[in-house]
Amino acid sequence: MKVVALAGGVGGAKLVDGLASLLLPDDLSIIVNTADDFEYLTLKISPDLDTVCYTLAGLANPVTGWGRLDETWQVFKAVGSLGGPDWFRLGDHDLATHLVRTQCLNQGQTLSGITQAFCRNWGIRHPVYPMSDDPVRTIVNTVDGESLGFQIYFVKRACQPVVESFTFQGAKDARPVPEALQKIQQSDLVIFAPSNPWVSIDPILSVPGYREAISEKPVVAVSPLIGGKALKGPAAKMYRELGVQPSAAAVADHYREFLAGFVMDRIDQGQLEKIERWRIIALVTDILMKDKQSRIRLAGEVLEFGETILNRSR
Ligand code: FO1
Repeated sequence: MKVVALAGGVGGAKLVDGLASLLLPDDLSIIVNTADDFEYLTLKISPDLDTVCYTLAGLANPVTGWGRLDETWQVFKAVGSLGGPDWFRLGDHDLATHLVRTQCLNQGQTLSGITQAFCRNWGIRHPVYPMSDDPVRTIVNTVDGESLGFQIYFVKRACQPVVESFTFQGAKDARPVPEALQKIQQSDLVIFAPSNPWVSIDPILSVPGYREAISEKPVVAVSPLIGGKALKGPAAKMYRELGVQPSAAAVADHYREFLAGFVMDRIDQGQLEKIERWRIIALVTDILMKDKQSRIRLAGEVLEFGETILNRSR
């Protein structure tokens, strides 16, 4: 079975890591949100790409989920002591990634080419693609009339501003990475990892071409919400502020046009009937990924569920 997974940051990276433990590199491709990317201290930062790659390489910081394992903070501290910006923390080893990526981008290389080279160096065998080599930026429009760059909203303002809507700046003119689009076209199953639907998966779908290609394929989404709460990040808060009660069913509804299957936690069992009424097949299981073993267990269940869905439609 050929699988393509769409992922954002920490939650998505964990499932993708589980999938990569079970599928050969020819059978799993990963497309990552790059609408969180921004420039900081002149460096081009791609947080979700790095989170996915560090996780796959076994280099991720297990406490934060982002950044690197066994990190040191000498440069970050020195920048702060000079009065430089310190609201976004870059560790010394992580900094190397941003320095090299920035240099390569400035020399005219593509983000997808650089990512491929980084993956080779980090021993990642499964193909990881940024959603686009063109810049797309999530802008958070707030009820106070502000338009905030994603990292300003997420890190500097700690997700406090109340969201009114999102704009994916540049999306209309962005092109999908050709190989990524081709992987979708050649796939049997597309998986939406348990990432934030509003600001991780929607930006990928906003790049012309992906939505159409994905519509042709069976899609299984894994809920990023358990009992109406996100394990990490502002997804539940965003649903509330946008006038939707956060729940597994709200996520399934969000993706309704695509979904053949939906994976949700046991705690949300009560919403099963509602979701099945939308002709979505649901799998109820334990979706919390607290260690490597549970990532692999959940990935295995998602793949088996995907196979069942494929067999039903044959
Ligand atoms: N998240 C934070 O909450 N605070 C930080 O200082 C921070 C630094 C950071 C550095 C590199 C990187 O790749 C990610 C970093 N993140 C930080 C996480 C990042 O803001 C989020 O993962 C996303 O963009 C949301 O998916």
